[in-house]
Amino acid sequence: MADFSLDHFIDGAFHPSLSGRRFDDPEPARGRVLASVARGAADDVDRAVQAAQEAGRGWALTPVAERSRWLSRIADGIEARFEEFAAAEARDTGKPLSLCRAVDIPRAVANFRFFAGAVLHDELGCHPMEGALNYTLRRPVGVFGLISPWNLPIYLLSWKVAPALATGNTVVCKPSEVTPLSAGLLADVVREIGLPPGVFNLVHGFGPEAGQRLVEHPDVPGISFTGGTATGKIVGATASAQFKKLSLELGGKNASIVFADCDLEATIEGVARAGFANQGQICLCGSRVLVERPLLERFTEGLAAWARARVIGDPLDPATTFGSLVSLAHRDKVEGYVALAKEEGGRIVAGGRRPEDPALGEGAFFEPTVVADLPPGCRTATEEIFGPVITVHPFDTEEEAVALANAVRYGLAGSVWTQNLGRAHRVAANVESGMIWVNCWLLRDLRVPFGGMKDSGVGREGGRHSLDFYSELRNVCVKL
Ligand code: TXE
Repeated sequence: MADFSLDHFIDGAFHPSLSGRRFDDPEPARGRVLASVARGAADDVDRAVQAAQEAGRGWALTPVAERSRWLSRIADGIEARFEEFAAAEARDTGKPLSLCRAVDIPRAVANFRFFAGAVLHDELGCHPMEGALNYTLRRPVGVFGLISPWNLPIYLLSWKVAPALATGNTVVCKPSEVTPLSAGLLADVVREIGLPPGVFNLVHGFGPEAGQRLVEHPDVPGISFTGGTATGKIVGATASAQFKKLSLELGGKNASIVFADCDLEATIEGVARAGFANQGQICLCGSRVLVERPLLERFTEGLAAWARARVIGDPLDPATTFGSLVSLAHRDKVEGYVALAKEEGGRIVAGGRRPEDPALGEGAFFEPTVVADLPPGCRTATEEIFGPVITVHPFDTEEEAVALANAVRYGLAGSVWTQNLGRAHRVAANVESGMIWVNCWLLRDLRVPFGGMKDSGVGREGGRHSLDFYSELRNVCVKL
């Protein structure tokens, strides 16, 4: 018997699928069923889009200050149920409860509070010209389809919902079928506060059955997608053919570039955290560690010691610092890459296997793994693994480090670790990624542009980039 039962949230109320079909949502750390979930299909998506459309006119005419207050009420609602959200997210993803309390849930609250403010302080252009005056208007796009992944479920869903609602759109959300629980709680908060029906809708289900219908729906003019590059290609092709507004935040194979003059202890901590946070399941994770050769041996051992010091265990145990992966299937995928690493000549310096503790046997656990001696161009070092596996590679010059960092099809994020200011700025400018951190990682200001280049996606969200993405900017030119 599942602990939770999740239905779609359409037009202000919870509904099962029209087909009556459901699917099980497993609890990855315990190998049992966590939730029974309504399995959405095209007809359920059509109902949700219709509700969103009908609510759209009223919501678009709602004064900005009132929309801002609604976002604050959602933030208050999540905060009021903070522990419930944290426990649900930890059980559904396998990540430590401590991480949910420190990052996932506070960031979901912050996303709503940030855009509640951003939309109030919006500034639009005015361009006087000879004999005329131009001014810019911001208008909602309409119904947005928001498709989110399993690694940071409520963190990333709220990052889409908040600006979409703030700018006067209505939404149909399709969270990952792998981790639907916190999205269901968000829908319940929306119900509790009495947000006008149809403004926020949620359909659970699988990508090809529910997600695809949302992307191709003729009455959904905008799509924001976060997920894998392969799926992003499908979503992009469908949405672009209909000239939809489109934001794709996809995969990454990010480099952490470590120079010999770095602050060693702080860099080991920072680079290890970048590689293994959320069990390595963040698109921004630094899974390739490039080290200036004189420091290679010491640094590799420092990373290995950090990995061995993790406490792998039940996500709900306060002592746990490293949880399970998101599913048994994903654990098997990661395990397959470790086997590939060995075939490609890699030396396992730490981890590389499932934990020996029999109490963890039912869960999707895998030890944080450090691999050395791999050729930088091999599959293990160029394909996105999206798990707790980092590869370490030497370099001798700054130019070589940048060339290695850029020698992958992805371009999402990276980090540079050095105390040489000029070099830090040069490398940051030359690495082909949407974001780069210097002597830090995942330090986030919500106003900055967030997104990737190359196979890591299209578009930027964050601050006014989100306000612009989720709206139609229109120019009015008045003859004087
Ligand atoms: O992502 P998918 P998955 C990477 C990571 C991971 C891989 C696959 O490498 O191993 O992607 O993960 C919905 N039309 N990232 O399977 O398939 C799907 O239901 C419309 C990086 O989770 O991309 C889910 O809600 N929607 C990423 C969402 O897309 C479709 C974080 C993501 O699923 C669809 C997660 C379709 N045809 C994984 N097919 C990041 N950048 O953070 C699926 N979906």
